[in-house]
Amino acid sequence: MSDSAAGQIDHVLDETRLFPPAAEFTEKAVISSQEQYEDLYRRALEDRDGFWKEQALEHLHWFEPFGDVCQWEAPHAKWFVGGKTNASYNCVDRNIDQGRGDKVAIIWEGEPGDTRTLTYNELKVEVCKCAAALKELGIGQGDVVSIYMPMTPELAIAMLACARIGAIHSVIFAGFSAESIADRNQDAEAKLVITSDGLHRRGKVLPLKKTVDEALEKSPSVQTCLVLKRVGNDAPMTEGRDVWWHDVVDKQSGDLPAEPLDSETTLFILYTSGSTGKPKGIRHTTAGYNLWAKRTFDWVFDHRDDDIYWCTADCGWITGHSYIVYGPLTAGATCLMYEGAPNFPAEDRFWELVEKYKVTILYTAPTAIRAFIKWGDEHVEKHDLSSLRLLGSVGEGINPEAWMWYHEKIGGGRCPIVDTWWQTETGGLMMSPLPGITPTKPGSCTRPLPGVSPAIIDESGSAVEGENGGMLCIDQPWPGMLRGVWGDDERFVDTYWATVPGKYLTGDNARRDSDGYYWIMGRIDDVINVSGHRLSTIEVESALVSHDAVAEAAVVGRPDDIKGQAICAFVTVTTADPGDELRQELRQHVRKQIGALAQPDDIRFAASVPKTRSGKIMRRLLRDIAAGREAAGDTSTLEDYSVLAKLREEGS
Ligand code: 6R9
Repeated sequence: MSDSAAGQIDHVLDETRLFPPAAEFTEKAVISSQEQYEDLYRRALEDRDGFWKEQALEHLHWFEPFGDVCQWEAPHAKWFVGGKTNASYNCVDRNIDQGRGDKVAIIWEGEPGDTRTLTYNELKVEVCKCAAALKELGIGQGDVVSIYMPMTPELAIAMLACARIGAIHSVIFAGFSAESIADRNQDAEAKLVITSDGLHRRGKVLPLKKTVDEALEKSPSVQTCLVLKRVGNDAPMTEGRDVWWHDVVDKQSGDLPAEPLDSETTLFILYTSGSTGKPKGIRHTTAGYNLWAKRTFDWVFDHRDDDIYWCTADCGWITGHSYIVYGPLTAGATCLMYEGAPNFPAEDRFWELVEKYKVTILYTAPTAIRAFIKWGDEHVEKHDLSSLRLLGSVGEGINPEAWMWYHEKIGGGRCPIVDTWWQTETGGLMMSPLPGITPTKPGSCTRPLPGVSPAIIDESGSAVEGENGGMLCIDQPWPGMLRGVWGDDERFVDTYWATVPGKYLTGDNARRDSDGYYWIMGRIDDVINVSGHRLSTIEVESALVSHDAVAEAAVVGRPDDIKGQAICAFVTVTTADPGDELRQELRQHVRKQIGALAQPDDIRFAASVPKTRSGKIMRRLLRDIAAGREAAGDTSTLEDYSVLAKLREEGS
C-alpha cells in the first residue's frame, strides 16, 4: 500500500508566491515582530492559565473575579470559573467607561440607501430599551430568543439586549424557510421570536413576518413575537401574541444595568448544518467566547482607534456574531453594517460603500470575491479604494487566483490579506496571518493564533508531520471553544471528540508545509481517492479557476470501477457556449498545473454550483449528482434549490 493509500493526501498544487508585509504596516502593527508572536504563542500554551488570566483581566469587565482560569475535563471545559461578567457590558458600557461614549459604534446603510449612525452612548440606550422590553415580555435569564431579522442595527441591538439580561439568542439567517425556523424554535424551545415585517433584497421586499407566522404554527414553545417595522408592508399581526417593536421598545427607559452573569452562562446558540441529521445548536458561553472574539479581532484585524471596519457577513452566521458584534464592539471599533446585496442597484455597491465611508479594513468571503471577478473589473475601477489598509477572507479556502485579484484590484497591491480559518464551533479565528509580521502565501491561512494548538492526525490516530495532510484537530482547550451541542451532549461527544480521543476534530483536512504554514484542503468527507492517491478538492478547483475562462469550480469524486474514484468537475465559465474544445483545454490546463493524476474525467459546465446560504460550495450534493443519485441528507441550508434541478437535467 502506498503512503497516500494509508490515509495521507497528496499535495499537488505548488504555490510558491510569498508576500511579506510592508514595513510601514509593520511599524504601527498591534503585533509587530516575529518575537512578539512567538512569545505570545509560547506563553499561551506553556502558561495557559497565567496568560489567559492576564488577558481576561485586561480585556473584559468583571463584576466579580474568577477563580480557576480553566477547568478541563476533555471534552468539557469551563473558563474563568465563578467570575461574573456581561458581554453586553463589555460591548457597550465598558467603552463608555473608557471615554468612547461619543465614538461611532455602528454606521449602517440600508439597501435602499437610508443610513443611520449610532455612537456607543446611543447604542447603550437602544440596547437597554430592547432589554427592558424583553423583560416586560417575560423573558429572563436562560430563556431562548430566536432572532430572524434583516441586517439592521436592531439585529445587533437585539443580540446585545439578550446578552444584557442573560437570555440566550439563537439568530436564524433571514433567508431560511419557515420549516427551518420551526425546527430551530422547537429544538431550542424558544420562548420569543424577534423579526421584522420584511426585508429589502435586490430591490424587492421579502415578507419575513409571513414566513415567521408559518413557522409559529409549528413552534409551540413560542409565546411572543416582537416585530420591527422595517419595510412598512401590512404584516399580519396576531392579537395576544405579536407586538410591534415601536410599541414596546421605544417607551422603555434607556438605562437598564447589565446583569452580572456567571462566566459560563450560555450567551448564544447558533445552528449549523451537518452532512446528516438535523442542524446542531452550537453552544457558546459568555466570558471565554467574548474574550476570544475580542483578542482575535485585535490581533488579526490590527485594530486602531481611527479604523472604519467592515465585515460583510450577515449576523445570521458566526462571522457576524464574532466579527460584527462581539469582537469589534468589545474592542471599541467603528463598524460599517450593510443591509443588502452586493449587486444592488449595481455590481459596484460594495466599492461605493468603501469609498463613501472610507473603509480601512474589509472582511469578506471567497464566494463574494469570485462573483466580483466574474462581474468585471470596471465596477471596481470606478471607485477610490485608497482608504483600505487591510483585507480579510473567511468561509472557504480562497483560490490563489482569487487571492491575487483581491490583492491587486481591491488592495492596490498594498494591503495585507488575512485568510482566516475558523468555524462556528471555534467561536473565533484560529489560524490566520498576523498582518504586520506574517509573509503570506496565496491560499494558506498560515499559522495558528496564540492559544491554538493544531495537530494533523492520520486515520490510525497518529500525528502526521511534514507536507502530507491529514485530519485537522485541536489538542488543547481555548477560551472560545464550543461548550456543547444544545440539548445533545452525546452528539457533541460523537461529532467532535470520538474520532481522535481527547482532541477536537475540526472535520477539515489540512497539511503543514516546511515553513510551518497550514493549508486547509477541504472537508474530510470531500477528499477524492484516485487510484489510491488522495486529492484535495481545493487544489484541483484552484487549478481550474486559474484558467481565464473559469469563474468558479467545484470538484468531487464519483465511483469508478477502475480507479476507485474519478474526478468530476462542475465549472462555471465566463465565456458563452462552452463546449468540448474548452473541456479539452481545461483538462490540459489541470494536467499542466498539477499532473495527469488530477485531470478531471468529467467536466460539466454549469450556470452556477449549489451553495449554502452562507456561500460555501456544497460538494456533498454534487457528489450525489455526479454519481447519478438523488441528493440525500439535510438540504435545508441550500441557497437555491433550482440549481440542483438544473444540474441534474444537464447531467442526464
Ligand atoms: C467561519 C466559518 C467552517 C468551515 C471550516 C472550513 C471552511 C472557513 C476557511 C475555510 C479554508 C478558510 N472554512 N474558513 N476553509 N480556509 N479561511 O466559516 O464558520 O460556517 O462554521 O464553517 O468553513 O471547512 O471547517 P462555519
